[in-house]
Amino acid sequence: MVSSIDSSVGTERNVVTELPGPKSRALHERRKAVVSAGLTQGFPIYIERAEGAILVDIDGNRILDLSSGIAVTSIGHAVPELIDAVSDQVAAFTHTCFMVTPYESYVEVCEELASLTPGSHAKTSALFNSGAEAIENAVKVARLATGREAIIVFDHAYHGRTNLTMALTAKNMPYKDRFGPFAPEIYRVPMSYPFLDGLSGAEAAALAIKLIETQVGAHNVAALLIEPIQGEGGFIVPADGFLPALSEWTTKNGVVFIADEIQSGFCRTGDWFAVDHEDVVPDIVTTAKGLAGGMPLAGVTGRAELMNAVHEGGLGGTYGGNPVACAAALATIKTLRDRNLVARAREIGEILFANLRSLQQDVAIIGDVRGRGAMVAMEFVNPGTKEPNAAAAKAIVTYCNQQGVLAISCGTYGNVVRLLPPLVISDEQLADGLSVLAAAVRSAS
Ligand code: PLZ
Repeated sequence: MVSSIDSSVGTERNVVTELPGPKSRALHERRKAVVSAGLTQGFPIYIERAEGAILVDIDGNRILDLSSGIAVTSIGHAVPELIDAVSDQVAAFTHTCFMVTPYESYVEVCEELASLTPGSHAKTSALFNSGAEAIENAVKVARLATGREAIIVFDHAYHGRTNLTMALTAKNMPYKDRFGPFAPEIYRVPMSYPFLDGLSGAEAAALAIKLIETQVGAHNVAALLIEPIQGEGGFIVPADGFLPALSEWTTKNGVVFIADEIQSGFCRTGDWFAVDHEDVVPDIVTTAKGLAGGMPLAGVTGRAELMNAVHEGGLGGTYGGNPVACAAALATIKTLRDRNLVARAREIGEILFANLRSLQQDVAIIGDVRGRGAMVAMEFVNPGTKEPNAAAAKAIVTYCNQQGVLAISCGTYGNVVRLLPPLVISDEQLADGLSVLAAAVRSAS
């Protein structure tokens, strides 16, 4: 068992003011004058520092983090190895632009990505700043390498907020509304969603493939892009066999299979990547979030013959693979390995599933408990139906927040509460968070 990290900020949740506290409320007013109203305003407690699974706000409240900044700080906050690696790199040099004069850490990150991502084939990578940028570049590579244009995406998908990735993302509000026109040659097919479609993986894959073949034509398809477990869309885990069937179809038809592991990757699901669970070997894998412990870094890793089909200068960007972010990634990967956080993610999953499934027996609003490893969610419904109950999800998140537990919602219908704790969370912290969550669910039902 991993125990709590020794911490000067303490390891226990402790709420000392109403939330948000007076200093956070004042800062929030200041913000309104200068920060665009277009940004999501989640839980406006302003954070001063953090360690392990505890966030400390400017009013001195200690908040239990069950979100990891949306699956980013998987190794926890203020990890000594990461602090040292980043500090040393800042002192050495902060930037050269890898395209102008290169440095070793970029190469080392690409070596790690080649060895950690599934498959033993030759792989090369390119590094970027954000998940959306990685997705954009994966699509560029697939189109160039195949000479085809169509991209297949799925219902409930989330791939980013840039122009191309808005087109790839499914949900209109808040991501796309009135931001068009969107990029062409994007085709959406149904996702396997066992709770709602009742189909086996093979049946759901056959349905998707039939639509692609009749409405797009396999020979027009450059890439099939899929989150192996959907994140923003509602932590939707496809039925067993869905991903392998799609992967087989792409191989047979010369289509590039792109796994978007931006949210599900880097030990989150109890494997290094979510596709590992079914031994699927993607042609390209996109990574970000958990890769670099909070520093902005994203990767596109793929078969060398695809990635190297691009002409010199076809891929790049000023900051992509910044040396500080690369140092953070190397420290993050080492920490994930040294602390065996892949195994800890599985343990966390067992604890979450046991607790939430037993809670589901007692209340009528939990329609589904699903996920894998430390990526687990509850889908809320109106009792006795499968109709989405977004009001319950919202009330539960609010209740948790007010008790100093940071949980967030997701889902096309806004009716899913997701848990993404740092993988270094202790058993005691997890039990504390679960007891608050259970009280929140009971009060909403
Ligand atoms: N692909 C699977 O989960 C980012 C979005 C938060 P960026 N998810 C969090 C928000 O509301 O903007 C994400 C993802 C998957 C791509 C992305 C995009 O990654 O680093 O946010 O661009």
